[in-house]
Amino acid sequence: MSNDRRLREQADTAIETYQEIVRQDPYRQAFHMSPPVGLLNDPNGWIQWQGTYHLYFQWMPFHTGHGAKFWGHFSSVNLIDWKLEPTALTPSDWFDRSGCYSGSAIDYDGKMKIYYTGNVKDDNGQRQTYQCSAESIDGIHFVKNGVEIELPQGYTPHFRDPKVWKHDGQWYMVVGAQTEDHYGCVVLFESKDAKEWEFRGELSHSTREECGYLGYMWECPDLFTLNGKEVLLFSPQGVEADGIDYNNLYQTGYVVGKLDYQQAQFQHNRFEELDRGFDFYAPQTTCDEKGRRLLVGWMGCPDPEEKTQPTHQYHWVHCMTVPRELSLEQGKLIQRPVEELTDLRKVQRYDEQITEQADFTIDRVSEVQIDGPIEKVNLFNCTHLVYERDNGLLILSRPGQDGTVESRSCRLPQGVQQLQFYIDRSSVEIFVNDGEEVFTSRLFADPDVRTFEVKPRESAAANVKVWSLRDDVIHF
Ligand code: DQQ
Repeated sequence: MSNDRRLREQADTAIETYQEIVRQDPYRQAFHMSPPVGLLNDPNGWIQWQGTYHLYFQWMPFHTGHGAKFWGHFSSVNLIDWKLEPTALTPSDWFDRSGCYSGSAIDYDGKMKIYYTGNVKDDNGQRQTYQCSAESIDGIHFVKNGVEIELPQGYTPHFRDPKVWKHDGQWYMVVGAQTEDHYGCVVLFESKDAKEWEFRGELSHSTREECGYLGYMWECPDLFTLNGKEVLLFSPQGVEADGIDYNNLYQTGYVVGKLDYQQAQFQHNRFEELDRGFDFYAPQTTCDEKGRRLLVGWMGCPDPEEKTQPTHQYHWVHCMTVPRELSLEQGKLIQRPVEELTDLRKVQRYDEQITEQADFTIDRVSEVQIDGPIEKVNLFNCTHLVYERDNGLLILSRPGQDGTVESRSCRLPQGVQQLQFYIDRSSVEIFVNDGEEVFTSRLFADPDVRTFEVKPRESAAANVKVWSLRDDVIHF
């Protein structure tokens, strides 16, 4: 039996063995893509192809830790109902045997072509990296082509996560990298045929003035154009916390500027974090057939806390964010939940005007929309969102390790005018002021608690709408 077949069968067996236990978890997500079993991390190959949305994902089927990753696969026609498809890639070959790491998808003359990093660790733990490709005629079954790009000189084997796009008839690829002197950077390749790649140089670097110091490794780069400007999104590692900034172990953020394709030079402004919550990393974007720039992120981070999540005992861990539409407004990336998500609404529970603190009883799978100036929200007596007018900070807190309270904040000098919560059984995504800021966080509140308290600012009027959401949209 081939290695690939053996690994596929083992992954299928893992699903069969544990699916009942996974299903019993009170924290199992209802409308967020989660692994059928095991660990899910980065979104990969995110594309709308021949009308269908495909989201592949980093997947470890055999346990809830990291390791030799597979590419799992969800598909959807409406961005709400997601179907688990057969495993897309297994780490079955010499060039990817320690993991088919992250990458991207393109339409390639009517076929789907994916690029990914073949991660190889030898018996002494020495790492090698290969940028590989595979092709498919149906988006489901892939034939590997093998290695397309070897490690260029000047970089360590922390060189991965190819993201490919077309511009003016040429193909381009960005790759996340670490220089030999241990700085993070993003490099650019160019190709006429999306097969033979020429190394064009670095687009940005950890020590560039606009970056300050941005760590020792940059993962999962993504470059796209919005409003005539180029946005480079990436996930740097090794950035120290600085006041309310960079509070997670690893960050995700972006720079905006102008890419000179001829010169391979990218002039850009300073790095901004994309999300202010506890759990957000390695997002990827695609442009869909409606011309929207859509983002999905991993609602997790490779940090020590991932090992403490209660879902491990049910043999699964982590999930994706909801799909979000990006726009660039006054130089800032704005994230809004895709409009299709309104179809998740099952029953409207409340539509109330309040002028003082009010309590609502909500389902654990809900959407809440609040219009009006808000001072405080208490979600399930577990997570609190507080606006501090004196310093203009919006602060999200949740119970941390050892009974402590941990918090994340964003600056909001104009205050809170609007909030939208997407609440699933173990997560909350809070879109602030129509996507100006977002807090994405896992949330392991007592499953029986249903409390949602809202306090408007100084008897101002606010409108609160609550919907219970569908919980039958992820099909395994
Ligand atoms: N996860 C992948 C890598 C990527 C990292 C491995 C980011 O390709 O750099 O699972 O979370």
